[in-house]
Amino acid sequence: MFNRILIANRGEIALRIIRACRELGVEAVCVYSEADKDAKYLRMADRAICIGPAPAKESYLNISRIIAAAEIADVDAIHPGYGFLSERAEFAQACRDCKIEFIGPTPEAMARLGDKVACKNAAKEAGVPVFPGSAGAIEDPEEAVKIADKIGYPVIIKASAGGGGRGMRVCHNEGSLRSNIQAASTEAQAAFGNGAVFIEKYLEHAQHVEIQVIGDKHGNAIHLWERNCSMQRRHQKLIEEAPSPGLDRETIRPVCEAAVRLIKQAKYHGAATCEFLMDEKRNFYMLEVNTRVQVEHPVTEMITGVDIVKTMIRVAAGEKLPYTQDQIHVNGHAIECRINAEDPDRKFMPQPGPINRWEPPGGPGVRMDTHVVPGYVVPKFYDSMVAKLIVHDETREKCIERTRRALAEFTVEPIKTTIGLHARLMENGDFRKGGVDIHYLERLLK
Ligand code: MV4
Repeated sequence: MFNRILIANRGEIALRIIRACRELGVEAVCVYSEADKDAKYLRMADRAICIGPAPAKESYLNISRIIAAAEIADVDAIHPGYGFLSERAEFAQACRDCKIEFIGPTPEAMARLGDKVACKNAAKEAGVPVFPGSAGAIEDPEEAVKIADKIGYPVIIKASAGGGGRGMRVCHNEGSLRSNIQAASTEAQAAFGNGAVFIEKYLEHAQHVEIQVIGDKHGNAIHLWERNCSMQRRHQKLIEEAPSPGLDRETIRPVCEAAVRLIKQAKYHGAATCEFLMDEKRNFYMLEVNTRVQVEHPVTEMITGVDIVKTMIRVAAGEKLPYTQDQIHVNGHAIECRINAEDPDRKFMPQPGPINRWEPPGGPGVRMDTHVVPGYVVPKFYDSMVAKLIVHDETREKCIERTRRALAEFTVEPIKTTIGLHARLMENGDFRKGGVDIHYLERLLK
């Protein structure tokens, strides 16, 4: 096992990783920007090193400053968390060059699964279902039109280097496909430095179901079943839950097994999430692979009992996966509410500033992942998530009731948050029934 790990992140995930380190008997070194200098979680680390001013580009996104801190603190490994540098192959490569273990995949595996065209080809080879579409990147509008005629409209143009909804265009006819293909490529070149685009069949009514997988360096890999993340707005998830409402194990198992085949084939180690869309007939199509720990990993931890962050560290240290697939069992139901410092009544405008009153919920089945304490000042420089409320119970119905109860205990003043919206959603008949699609929340909020 490592002696010392540097955490190249901030906020609740930095604290989550400190806790994993503590339980493993590993020292934790935090890096922080000037905007986070008073954050209380820094005092829970064995050491905290300032790496620069508030803007992320000069601190949490600055590879040389983070590597310098890692050298000064003499760490064995770096955990990147999510966001920031977590999916940048050049950062994983910089760690390798400095003989520091990157807690995640190799830069090669990250690049292969991070490029959508390459990932889709790998998925096809591994027998993972994907949408019909172009075999690779397309340059010529004529070629796109030919494929669209075969698969039928609507089609969607995606950037191979895109992700999280950036650089997508939906086309309902030949005219719009012709006029969009060139523009999409130019836009992708400007945004990602890679103009490769591809097309595939566009699915109008879909749920977002993703599979948590984890692999070790000895060729072993397991899945931890699925999460449903359909309740989102502008590609920002609000609620995640597991298992997916009304989905039976026999339907999802082959999808999970396909995801495991993909990461084994890619010689992938570390945690990954394979994102899928599910249509009304419960057909699955893979969208992309996230090569990091995800914000919503706690819902999977709550239903399986597996500590994902600790397992990531153990496999990075070269240990074999501590579980075989037949030791993974789904127990009950979990729901995560992302509590953001945003005003849902004003287009989710960020609400930076001091939190004077902070009364978090507790009690049976309630987990709070947060770095906030009374008096915390929400900085304006980063994302606005201040807490994740994760609730577990025996069934989905009980879990929703318990989440309502927890949200009612939760008081934050004076800034506006998403707590009230979550309370409303727990009462919403469509959510309670289960099966809302990925456009539901945006329609509801109109
Ligand atoms: C799609 C799609 C429908 N059909 N692909 C958005 C994020 C990126 N990961 C892929 N996305 C989509 N790809 C096909 N072929 C609809 C979306 C999509 C979406 C997917 C997941 C969660 C929320 C979404 C919101 C809008 C569109």
